[in-house]
Amino acid sequence: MSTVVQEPLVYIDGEFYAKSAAKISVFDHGFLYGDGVFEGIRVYDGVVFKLREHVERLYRSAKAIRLDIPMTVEDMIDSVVKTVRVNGSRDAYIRLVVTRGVGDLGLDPRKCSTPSVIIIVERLEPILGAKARESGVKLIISSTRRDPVYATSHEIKSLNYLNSILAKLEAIAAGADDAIMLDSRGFVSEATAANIFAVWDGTLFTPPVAAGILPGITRAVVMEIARKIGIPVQERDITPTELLTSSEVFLTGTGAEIVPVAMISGVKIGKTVPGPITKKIIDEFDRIKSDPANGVKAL
Ligand code: PXG
Repeated sequence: MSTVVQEPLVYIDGEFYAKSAAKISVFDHGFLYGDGVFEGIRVYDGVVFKLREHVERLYRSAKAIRLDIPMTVEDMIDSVVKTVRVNGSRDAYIRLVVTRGVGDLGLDPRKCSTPSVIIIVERLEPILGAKARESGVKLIISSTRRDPVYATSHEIKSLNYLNSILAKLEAIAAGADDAIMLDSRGFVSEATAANIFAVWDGTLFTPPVAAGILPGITRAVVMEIARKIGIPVQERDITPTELLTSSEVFLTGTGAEIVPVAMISGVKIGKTVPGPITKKIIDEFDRIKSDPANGVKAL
């Protein structure tokens, strides 16, 4: 008896296509210019974690690039849930993409009449490796600075990720797992696709949105968890030296989840990996992530 491996079904503009047949035009400005926005979302035990928060951020990113998404927030939430259901994915990663749509070979977005909405659901291991949460990751501080807030700011989750990709390439060339990017002033901003936290004297510090970071959904959840379990949190500028001399550092992101940092540019961070505060936050995150109160139950 042969087993049929079913391909994931991808949502494109209201229709479902098998993964191998899911294609968009080469004239789409998302492809030609990175002109579009996206979200990465996780499903934990059938619950789409913080779905409304992700969709609302998607609409804010779209607004910042003057892209009118051709459906309501409620319809977008329903479409994501429907795509998770048709794929029967109880534990998965969702990539939600809205492109500017098909235009001509010029930049002018007015030539693109209809944005495309794409929803991909697939399995995905933690992007920095499943073992990272026990052994921690090695980071460098990249020579590529985070794009400033007066340019292609990472407050907008756009399809243009070259700024992060350049830093990631530098990390790979140095044999590290990922890179920390400084903002244009020289303060710590974030990693290539994750926010950063440091611990000093029992207090949690994280850079403010004004450092040009993506206001991460996981970052907000971690700040909420910390306050709930009695750990003070401060959003403020962090210098590279403060980061290197912190007692604990960890990264947060939908793809990465919560990952302790073991080393930065050859400097060992803290005494144990994960540090005690990082461990407490990871444990609480694991406890709440599949609670239907923290998302939308799809399955
Ligand atoms: N900063 C940046 C620059 C990001 O791209 C985060 C922080 C974390 O945000 P959330 O909301 O996920 O806590 C991101 C996350 C992936 C992936 O596969 C994630 C992102 C971008 C590309 C890939 O997880 N964004």
